[in-house]
Amino acid sequence: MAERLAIKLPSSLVAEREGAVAILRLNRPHKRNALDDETIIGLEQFFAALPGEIASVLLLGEGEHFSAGLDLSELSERNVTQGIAHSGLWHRAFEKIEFGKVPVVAVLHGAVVGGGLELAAAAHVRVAESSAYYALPEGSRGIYVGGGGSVRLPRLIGVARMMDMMLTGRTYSADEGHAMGLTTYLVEPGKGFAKGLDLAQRIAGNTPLTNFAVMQALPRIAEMDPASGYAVEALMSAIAQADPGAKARLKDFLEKRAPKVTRS
Ligand code: 1HE
Repeated sequence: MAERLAIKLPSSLVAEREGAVAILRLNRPHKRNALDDETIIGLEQFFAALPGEIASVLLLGEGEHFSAGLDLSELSERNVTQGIAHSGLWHRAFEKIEFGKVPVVAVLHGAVVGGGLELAAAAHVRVAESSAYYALPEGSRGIYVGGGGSVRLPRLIGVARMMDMMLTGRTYSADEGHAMGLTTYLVEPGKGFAKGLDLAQRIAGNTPLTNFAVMQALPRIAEMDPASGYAVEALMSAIAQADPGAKARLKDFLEKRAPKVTRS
């Protein structure tokens, strides 16, 4: 049974917890979960304020769509300096997701567009319902991504695909997004929550050091020159295996108490 999570949030975000999993919903369905400043600040505060007993987060959108991206009604108000500050706000908030305290599973459905796709790209595991579709309408609106999309999306789908999306308005379906590695799970409509929660619970069952290594060390090692990468990997691996949590799990396996690896 989900309980409320005591973090103060704007009405556009709703948080609950189910055991060690925090469930965060974008809750502006009447505006298709468009991301206004209040919501972005709320996201930053939520990920900064997660209590120590939360070990993973499940992120979803209420209504028919994950998110319509930037709230376009706020855009006309900003000059260049304010635009830079606005993009910085998004960068800080999404950094708190990607390099925050715990791994995040995002469940995507309906429109996952513009800043909504940038938000999804900051998560660690992405589940798509087959209704999901992806676009970067910034190009056709005369603007540019500002929520870290130029950094994260090329790493997920490649520069060429991102250029195509921005220049031509191309939309990718859930199947296509899955085939290109944007998502690593694809489920039927309405099944995303259960799948995402199952994955978030598994993640929460890892040792904190494993989750730290995968979130914080792995993506940085992947950006290093190979020699530095091997050195940091050796250190991370030695630290992880020396942890009492790892020793207990290895003992469990050797004494036949731990499950075997099976086909899914
Ligand atoms: C919005 C927004 C929004 C909907 N900002 N208000 N993003 C876009 O360019 C996508 C714009 N949105 C759409 O293309 C469509 O709304 C959807 C395909 C997402 C959904 O369509 P639909 O038919 O379900 O909804 P709707 O009737 O278009 O919208 C319902 C309401 O939500 C309506 O308001 P209402 O007061 O007339 O009821 C819409 O105006 C409102 N709404 N999307 C503000 N995005 C850090 S930089 C990131 C840059 C970007 O993200 S650019 C991409 C922006």
